[in-house]
Amino acid sequence: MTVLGFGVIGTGAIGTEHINRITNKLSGGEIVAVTDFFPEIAKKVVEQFKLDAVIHPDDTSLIADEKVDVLLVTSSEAAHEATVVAGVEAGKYVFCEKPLAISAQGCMRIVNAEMKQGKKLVQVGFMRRYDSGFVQLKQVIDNNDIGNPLMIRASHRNAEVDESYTNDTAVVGTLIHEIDAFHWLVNDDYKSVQVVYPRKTKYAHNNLQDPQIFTIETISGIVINIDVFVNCQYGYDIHCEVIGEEGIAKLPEYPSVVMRKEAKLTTRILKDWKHRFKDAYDVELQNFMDSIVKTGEPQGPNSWDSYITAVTADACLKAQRTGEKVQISFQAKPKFYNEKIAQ
Ligand code: NAI
Ligand code: ISE
Repeated sequence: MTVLGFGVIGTGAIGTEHINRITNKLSGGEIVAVTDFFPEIAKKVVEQFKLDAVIHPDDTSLIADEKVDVLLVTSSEAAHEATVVAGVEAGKYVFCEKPLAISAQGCMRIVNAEMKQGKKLVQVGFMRRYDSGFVQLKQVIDNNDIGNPLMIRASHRNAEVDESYTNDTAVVGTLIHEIDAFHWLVNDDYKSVQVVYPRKTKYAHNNLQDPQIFTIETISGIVINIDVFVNCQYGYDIHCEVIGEEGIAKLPEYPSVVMRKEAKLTTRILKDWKHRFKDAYDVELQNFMDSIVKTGEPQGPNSWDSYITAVTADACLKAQRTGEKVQISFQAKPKFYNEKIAQ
């Protein structure tokens, strides 16, 4: 069996999660190298999972390591682009956590580097496409079970965020998941976006507007309303309801025992993204490894999908600043990305 050697750049929260799943749950991958801006963090992870991995001083040295077949980029958002470009230029496969780059130009630089290699090398961590609830919802829409979709009502809520989380993070770190998932869900492209700020919660720090409501319109006229509310206090909560011409389809709630106790009917709400999407992360990474072995290319969300999200995110950022309805338009999709087999 082929075992892919993974080099991990950024061994923080999700880096550690992915190292754990590759090492202890999935098959076909081994962590052979790690690096982190803070070397002691990388060392701690190597010890925690008893990895037989080299601790590199930086991404340049890790990319040059011959044992590394795949870069797992789980560093902070702004660091992704430089690492991914360098990795692609070195001919390595890349699994990069979202966002691939923090601007559309950044994604386009990666698209160009990848096309120059003549082969798809990059997959991006848009795990919702692998979540069984989202997959079922997409099947309902693709089967035309509810007729043409007309509206989507969605929520992305975190219990709380720290001071480093800004208005920009609400788009490039959080809403980016909906931006990727929803055009895939309804097979349509985005046309415009507008942002409305409701009354601000007292739990948001000074520089963060929270909650925010994004209204995104598609080419066919579907209106998508998403509230991003990242200090909601009560838990980690993801909702999506698609209203069609002949019915409504709703993302299943995360399964939880229904309890009757002390005159109350209760179900648990999760607190953390790590738990809500744990199965989806497993499936996306297993699929990534299997596709490379079987077809020589990853088959999941790619650099072009990320370019789409980045153009839309840039429009969302402009809409946040101006309060205006901002138009969204994309460059023509290169043929190179047309044979993509989406999950
Ligand atoms: P984190 O802050 O816990 O970890 C990031 C790590 O990268 C830190 O240890 C930091 O020292 C290191 N780092 C930063 N710049 C670096 C560089 N240039 N070279 C090497 N190491 C560097 O952050 P977290 O929550 O793990 O997020 C990492 C990425 O994963 C972000 O892009 C985030 O948006 C994404 N993410 C995706 C999730 C998903 O649901 N798909 C969930 C959580 C995070
Ligand atoms: C985090 O980076 C993620 O990607 C989570 O999935 C998202 O829910 C959260 O808001 C982000 O900060």
